[in-house]
Amino acid sequence: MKIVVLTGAGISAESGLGTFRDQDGLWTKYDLEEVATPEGFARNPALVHEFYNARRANCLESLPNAAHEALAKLERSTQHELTIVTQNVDNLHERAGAAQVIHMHGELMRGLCAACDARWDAPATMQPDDPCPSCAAPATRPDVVWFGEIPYHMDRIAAVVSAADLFVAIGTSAEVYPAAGLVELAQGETLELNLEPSARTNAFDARRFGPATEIVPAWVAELTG
Ligand code: BJW
Repeated sequence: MKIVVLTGAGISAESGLGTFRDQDGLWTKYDLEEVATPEGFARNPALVHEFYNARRANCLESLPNAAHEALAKLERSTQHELTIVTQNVDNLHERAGAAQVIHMHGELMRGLCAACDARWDAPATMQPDDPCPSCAAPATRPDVVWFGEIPYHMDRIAAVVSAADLFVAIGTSAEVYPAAGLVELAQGETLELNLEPSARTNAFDARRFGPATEIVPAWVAELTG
């Protein structure tokens, strides 16, 4: 079977990385207009770097959990062909051993030059005056996709989702587009795995609820035997 899994912050919650919209989520502590828009970055780049430096440190301290590991196991299985499309900017899928990971909202561990578009491995802390390693302009930013920017790899994502026999969304509230609309592109079966019903739960053929570290390994075990 060709399987495409879309992951969101919920899959990394039990690794200690905060979600965005849950009670106690990042958007209850930070104003998303200030830290996750190009306009916010233009107003106060130091604040935005501080936000992402703290999240990068949190990511480096965290470990992949049983849900990331189960998906990596599914990728290794010879019975199925898995592509992971993640909204997450953390690297926990890769650290669990998954190789076919598409980061539609970018990566915390990568830097981007707003002047020349160069990309590189980000240092632990980034600051507004850091020179770009390629063109030296002091225009460096985290390589993440903010509101109002176009998510990465959309053509490739649309192609794999529409060709999949099974599309599964894990740990995402389905509040953010275009990720939330990918279920509409799926031609095969669709399944939601989440702590609680997402905003698009009725768009799926089936759904299971519970912590990702329990329901994802159980689902993978059913598929791989
Ligand atoms: C658990 C769990 C456990 C908890 N186990 N589960 C209408 C139509 C189309 C577009 C728009 C529209 N209205 C507005 C827009 C535009 C906008 C948008 O969607 N805004 C909404 C607020 C309405 N979208 C954009 O601007 C995007 N760009 C765009 O649309 O460009 C135009 C275009 C696109 C395509 C083609 C052509 C043109 C860009 C969106 C960028 C999002 N960026 C962020 C921040 C940057 C990265 C970062 O800092 O990390 O990405 S926002 C934030 O939300 C982050 C996430 O990736 C994203 C999604 O959040 P996610 O993962 O769903 O987390 P939560 O917290 O919302 O949900 C957690 C879930 O887990 C919950 O369901 C829990 O129950 C569950 N859970 N514990 C299992 N243990």
